[in-house]
Formats: sequence, structure tokens, C-alpha cells
Amino acid sequence: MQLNLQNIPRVETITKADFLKHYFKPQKPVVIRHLTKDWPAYSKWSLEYMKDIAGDKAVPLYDDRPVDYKDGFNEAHATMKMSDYVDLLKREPTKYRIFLWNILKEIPQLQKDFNFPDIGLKLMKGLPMLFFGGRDSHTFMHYDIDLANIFHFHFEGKKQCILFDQKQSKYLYKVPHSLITREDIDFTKPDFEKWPALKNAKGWVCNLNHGEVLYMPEGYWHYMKYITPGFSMSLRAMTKNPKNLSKAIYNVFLMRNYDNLMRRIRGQKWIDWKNKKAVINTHKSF
Ligand SMILES: O=C(O)CCC(=O)C(=O)O
Repeated sequence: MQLNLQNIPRVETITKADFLKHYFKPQKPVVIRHLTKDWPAYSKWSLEYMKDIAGDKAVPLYDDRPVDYKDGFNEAHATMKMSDYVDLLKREPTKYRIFLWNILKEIPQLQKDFNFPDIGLKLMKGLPMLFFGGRDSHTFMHYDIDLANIFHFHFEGKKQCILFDQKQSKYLYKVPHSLITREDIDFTKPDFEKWPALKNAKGWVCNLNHGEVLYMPEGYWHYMKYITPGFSMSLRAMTKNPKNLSKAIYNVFLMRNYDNLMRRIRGQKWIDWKNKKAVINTHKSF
């Protein structure tokens, strides 16, 4: 048995009007194959180019260890020089990923290599973020704290993306007071004996190749698996839905601080309780 996933539609190009009508308004994902064809990044961006341009930068790295109460929110697990990291990615599979690396702050000249596409949404200019990963590494199933619309551009290699909308949360073993599902679920081949509610979830899947962009609607859950080493850039546009905006404000100002406080007070017991609650809540409602 496999997850109930349908292929995300793929288009070669798209007009602003069609994007808004067919994907943004109904909040459906889409892969656009040729949106980046006229960017310098399309021919320039590769792991080798990143090594040349940012080789001396110390980069924060994340692996797939479970959340520890001692870690701060999104706190890195290690750091390495970018040149050593790219060598590692090319040499062997590694769990180490770069997550949310702000290009403008770190390597401003990369800004000349791309533009903010005119797709009918106001993209946030200050927040282009980079993500890197090694063969077979993955990013846990999560959604973004601000429930933004995300345009996820992929470079070098192949990446699998599995998505669910927020209505599926009740089947996904969502950990309370967080933005993640149980980290021990392998969404590429889930154990349905252990996680039976996943049988009811309906989601989406695609493989992204060099230069392709995936549009992820507001608050969509995403699980990314790097099939080969590569990297991606996300551009985002704020949610336009008042309900999602209030959830984003709640997440940023209340949820995150409450969770940090509880980690300090209750330590690992808080994390263990949340993980148990993820199963109890899901099995209660499915
Ligand atoms: O590709 C990744 O490693 C994570 C991407 C992601 O979480 C995002 O674009 O919001």
C-alpha cells in the first residue's frame, strides 16, 4: 500500500491570469518548467558555482536527528565551510542540509542571477532563502510558520516533493504546538501498521529538476527528499487569507514562544508528551 498522492500538474509556462485563476485562487499546487529559462541562474547555478562564490562562508547545517528540548527553534546542528560542504555533497550521501539560508545577507551578488517573476503575487523581496541537501537526505514534513505562498525553485539534480493541504492535518500525526508531523514517519514509504491514519490522507507529489519551480499554496505541508545532491531557492508571498494571517500571527508570537518556554521548564518530557499527543489526537479523530 502507498500514500494516496496525485501528480502535481506540470506546465511549460503560464500567464499571470492563468496562474491566478487555475492555481492561486483554488489554492492548488503546480510545477512551472520554464519560468527561470531567462535567468542567468538557469545556466550558472550549480553546486560548483556556489563553491566558487561562497566557498569561504561558514554554513549552518541540519541533520535528521529528532527535536531535542535543548535546541532552540531552528537551531543548527553543525557548521562547515561551504567549499567543504559542497565537496561532501559530491563525494557521498550525507544527512547534512542547509535550511533557510538568506541569500541577500550571505551572498548579495547572487541577486543579479534571478528576478522576482511577475506572477500576480507580491513576492517578499527581502526573503529569498536557499536550501541544500545530499543524496537521500530529507526535510521533515512541515509547513511554514507564516503560511505564505511559496515558489520553490530547484537547481542541480532531482528532488521529490510530497505535499498536503491543511485539511489533511487530522491524518498526518501533527505534533501539537509545532509546525511538524511525527519525525519518525517516512513519507516515501510509510509504515501503515504504525501510522494507519495516513491511509486517509490525500496529497500531491512531484519530482523537481534543474530550473523548475513548484508553487506551494498557503500553509501546505511539504516533505522534500533530495534524490540527488542539489539546492533550491524559495521566494514567498504573504498569505491573503485573513484566517491564515491570524494563524501566522498566532504561530509567530504565541505558539513559538510558548513552545520555547515549555522546553525550558519541562525539558525532554515536553517533547515526549507532544509526540505521544500527536498519535492520540490523530487516532481520536480519524
Ligand atoms: O527543500 C528543503 O530542504 C526545504 C524547503 C522548504 O521547507 C521551503 O521551501 O519552505
